[in-house]
Amino acid sequence: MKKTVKRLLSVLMLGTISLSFVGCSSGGENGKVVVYNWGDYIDPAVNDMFTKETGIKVVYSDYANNEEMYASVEPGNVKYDVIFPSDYMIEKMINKNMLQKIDFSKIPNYENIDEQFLNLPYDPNNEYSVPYMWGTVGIVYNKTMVDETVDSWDILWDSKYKGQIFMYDSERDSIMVALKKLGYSMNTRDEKELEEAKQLLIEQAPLVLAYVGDEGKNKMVNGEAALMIAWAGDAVVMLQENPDLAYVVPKEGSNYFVDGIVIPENAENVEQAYEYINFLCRPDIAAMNAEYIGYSTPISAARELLPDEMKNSEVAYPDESILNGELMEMFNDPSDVASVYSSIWTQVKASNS
Ligand code: SPD
Repeated sequence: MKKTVKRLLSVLMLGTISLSFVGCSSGGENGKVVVYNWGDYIDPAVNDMFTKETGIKVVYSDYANNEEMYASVEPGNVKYDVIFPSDYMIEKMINKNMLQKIDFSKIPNYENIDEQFLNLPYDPNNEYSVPYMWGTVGIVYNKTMVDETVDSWDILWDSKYKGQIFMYDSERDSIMVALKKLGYSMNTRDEKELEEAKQLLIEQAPLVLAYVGDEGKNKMVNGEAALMIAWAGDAVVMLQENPDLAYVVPKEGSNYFVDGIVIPENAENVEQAYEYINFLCRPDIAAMNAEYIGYSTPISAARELLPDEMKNSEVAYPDESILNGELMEMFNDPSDVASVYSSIWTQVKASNS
């Protein structure tokens, strides 16, 4: 069965699981865990297996980007037990006292996480988060529609590709592309640099076919556009489905991200949250997820279990020289200028409609 069909069936299955558990306050024989994750960011069979093994029901829902997640968690009226924010969003949630310190004695499988994913700047003392997946950001392009070398963000501003470009509907990622094209840091707090990035994105807007979420993957696979900004894990899935597609991390530099697993301050099913997180850190389970979603696991023992094609993928596991390139950066929390980033994004999207 083609992977897209398998994925579609799984998404439908996940929908059924979610619907049957939402509103069920008592949970399974051992309670429930309320999970809020990115879309397309787990193998749905994993939730099933977890429930079978532990008797804990999984109440599952998903979000499209960090900002959407934050907007629904911050008011505190909907309570989640496990969430998967990215690096800079973890930093922000720590600073806002929205996360619990993790009791790592309850996550024995944490020892499987590779050293290089520990002590990262967003959670310097490893107190609040467990690394889940990681990756780079780059450009996916269709070799039958683009016949020049793709090695620069500049191509996303080439009017020759008007109406053939997808950008992500994700404010940090899209503003990052403009900032790197301008030679600035993706974490700038300089309002003049941010203004320049805004103008550049507004200038690009008429060329953009759409600002997409997960649906962008299928659209690229189906040849609906020539170019798309992409997280490496999504690129892995797209390249598997359509061999005309290729992925590149532009020479001006890009983002290297880590998405973590956290327990919100107001979680109500904390013991079940620990069981769930520990389950996700088991190498066989981490491998199931990495294979299904295409993203890079921070657990070497899990990577070893992947099919050769994926284990050796340079998109998912790039050479150290790319990752450690001096132009690669991780996002940090823009804190006092966060509203400037959000306002830029609102204005850019408005200029496209
Ligand atoms: N299907 C969406 C997967 C989410 C990947 N997270 C990327 C975070 C980049 N900051």
